[in-house]
Amino acid sequence: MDNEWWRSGVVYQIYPRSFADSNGDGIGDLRGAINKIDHLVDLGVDAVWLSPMYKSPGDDNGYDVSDYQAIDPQYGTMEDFDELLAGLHARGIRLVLDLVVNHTSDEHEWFVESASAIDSPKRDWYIWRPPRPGHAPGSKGAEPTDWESFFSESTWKLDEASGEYFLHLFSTKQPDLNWENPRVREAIYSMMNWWLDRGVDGFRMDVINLISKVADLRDGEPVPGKVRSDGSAQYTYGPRLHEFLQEMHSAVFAGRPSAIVTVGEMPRVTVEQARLITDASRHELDMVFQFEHMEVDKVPGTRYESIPLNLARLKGSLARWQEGLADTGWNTLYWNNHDQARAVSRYGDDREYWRESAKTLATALYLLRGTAFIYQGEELGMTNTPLESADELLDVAARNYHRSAMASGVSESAILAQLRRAGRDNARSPMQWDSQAGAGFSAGIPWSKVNPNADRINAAAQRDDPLSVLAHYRRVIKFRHENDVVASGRVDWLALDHPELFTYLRNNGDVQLLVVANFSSRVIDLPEELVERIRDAQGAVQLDSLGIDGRPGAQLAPWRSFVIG
Ligand code: ISL
Ligand code: CA
Repeated sequence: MDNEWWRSGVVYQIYPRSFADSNGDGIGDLRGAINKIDHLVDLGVDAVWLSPMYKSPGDDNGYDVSDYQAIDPQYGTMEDFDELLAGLHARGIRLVLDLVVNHTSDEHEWFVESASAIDSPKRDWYIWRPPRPGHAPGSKGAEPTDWESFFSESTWKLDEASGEYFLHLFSTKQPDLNWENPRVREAIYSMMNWWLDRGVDGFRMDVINLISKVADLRDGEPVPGKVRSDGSAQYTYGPRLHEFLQEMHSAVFAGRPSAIVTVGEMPRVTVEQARLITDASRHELDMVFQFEHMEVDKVPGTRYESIPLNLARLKGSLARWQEGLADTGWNTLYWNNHDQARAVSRYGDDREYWRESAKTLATALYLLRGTAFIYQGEELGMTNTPLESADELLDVAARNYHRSAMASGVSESAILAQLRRAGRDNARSPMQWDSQAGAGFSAGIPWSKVNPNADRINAAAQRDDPLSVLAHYRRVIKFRHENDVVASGRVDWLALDHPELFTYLRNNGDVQLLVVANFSSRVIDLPEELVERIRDAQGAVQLDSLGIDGRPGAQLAPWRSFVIG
């Protein structure tokens, strides 16, 4: 296995709870994933990123870890884990774990001990603060700062016994660790080394840019229309972030093979910050997940208030990231993960041009420069899941948002409409393996409802169909592997301001690729310059989303995309 395989590589994200259930309890598990390794081999991916399978009370589906070195019984055993790892390795597929170390579960023994007494030796493993001066614990306005959490409520929870508050940027069951404490950092690094020694191939690091907070926490910036403030300037890209990442690198990664991969999830990270973090000479991370292209269809600063996609804005954002990390650093490329609505429903057309738009999204993004991350079901064109009522909400973020928006007087129908478009449950419905009840995901009753379109959108129906979304993903992945220009070439955008075309050139001096995509559900007239380029480009038409073997003339069919080279 080559070093830096990830430059041309594709990582496949498994959200274990929704991937494959082997024992009929309705919950996906590790043995289920073991049974599906052939699917990954068939697709041709280089690595799997496994969302958390650690011991957890499951408040945030495993992103609240109560034991980093144990497998949650609902997902299986450590033997199952080792078998999955060995099974993937035997087929040449690497395994990247999800590292959730900005916070733990409140049921982690570290927190239990920390909360046990004000003078507990582990008190300063978490971030505790007394009530605001002059306020009794639990009284209105007593919280140490006025911040709103990522999950809509306050970021502080009162511990009745001690009269102090602990910080939780996510749910009340996800207390933030105190990274200022060197013993916390040592414990985390030793746990990471334990997993690497067990054979895993790297980490996707959950909200890793939040680990360094300013020392003196204070009220945040007011947000129009909101009671609570935005404190993110005090914990996103904090003063010791680079130092902590460099320390982690030397404690964990230095001296290990460079094939080990690190990717940091970083909400609000800027291109300039990402360039520093992924500059190989600084020894921090290989790459980061940025969020800008996931926010272009949202009212700024909101998670659930969607606005129509402005394609020029989306391309403008991607272009800035491609350019910003062209010489130093490295990009990730993704449309989907377990936190995002399904891209084919969001940026594509999941009705009339479902198949064509699912393919076009893949071609347009994954032939840019960066490591490609695809999320389970994306390769089938899985769509958003219908949401009928608030009782169906499963995600803690969505439930909290529903509760707080209701309390501030927003109508339930408006809230549901927002969650239908942008809620995280959209991505967490069971993987659609076949058209049976339970979608081949489970022989029992799935924990999350199966999308009713599973009878038509499923892996079994697509496996042998050369025109399927699945066949297209296989081809795109193969194309990345076989054409070095995708990993190494420069990117030159064409018609960057065009509201419907997504078009660029890739060039590494030897080879030139021309990528053309119609991101609309109508026939469009091509600019004259592009008509000529398409006519004159050297090479064959490949990866055509319509399966047409020929070059278009002056017009481009709805959601048609292809590459020439
Ligand atoms: O999903 C979001 C909004 O609904 C994001 O704000 C998300 O919370 C943010 O991207 C951080 O995500 C990561 O950490 C969270 C966890 O809930 C997510 O699943 C994880 O990807 C806390 O661990
Ligand atoms: Ca199960």
